[in-house]
Amino acid sequence: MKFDVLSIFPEAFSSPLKISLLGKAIEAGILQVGVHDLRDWAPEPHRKVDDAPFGGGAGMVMAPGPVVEAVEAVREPGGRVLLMAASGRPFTQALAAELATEPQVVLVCGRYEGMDDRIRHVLGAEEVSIGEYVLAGGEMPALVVIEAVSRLIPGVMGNAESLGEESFAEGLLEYPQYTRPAEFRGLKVPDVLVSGHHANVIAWRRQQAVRRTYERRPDLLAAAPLNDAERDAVGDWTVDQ
Ligand code: JCH
Repeated sequence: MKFDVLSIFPEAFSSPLKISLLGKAIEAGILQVGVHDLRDWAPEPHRKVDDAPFGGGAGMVMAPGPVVEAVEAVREPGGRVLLMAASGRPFTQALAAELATEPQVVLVCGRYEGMDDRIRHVLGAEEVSIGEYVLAGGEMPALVVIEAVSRLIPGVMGNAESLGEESFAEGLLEYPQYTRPAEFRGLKVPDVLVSGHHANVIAWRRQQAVRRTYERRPDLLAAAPLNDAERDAVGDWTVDQ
């Protein structure tokens, strides 16, 4: 799979793409990431990529010319084009899984107050948001998309087991985890985890995942795959409060 990133700050990608298993996967050629400077498609001598908004208002907008020409230069037939935007479609694990099956994803990073909307129209591009907060540009969102998608590509994360385990408790938050020492600053690891009783460990983790989801993300419970006993337990907690 190949990502092509378009940005006026291509240097923002060098360190993040060098580190960790992602960096190794790129080095090994399992994954390709092309980073391109949008100003390479902006008119000389000023290489300006922005302009004032029609209708007035504060700030500047990314002009369509350089962005559309840049995407047309790097896009391969069938390549999917995503525009990073605060007002885009939410980027979810489901969208990450879908993108992991694509041969090419082009990520366009804006700056200023966003992009001329004709860019989206002309390119048939999709706007994507990584969360409900406002950043200063699309570079960090693009890195988030690259990392979330890449770890789903076979061979990128090394350990295929850790991916499989995620689907087991799909729709729930993770259970709490512990490592050595067995006691840290007076806090003991739950006895069940050091008991060696595997079935009890599985049951405890499951119960913790359900409890945490109830406490932190009750909105997820409606669609979560709970058995009858778990549904009853959640019902009891709700009456308790
Ligand atoms: C971006 C900005 C005020 C945009 C410019 C390009 C994505 N999830 C997420 N949060 N923020 C972004 C994002 C992505 C690309 C760009 N900005 C800054 C500032 C705006 O509306 C008034 C729009 C932010």
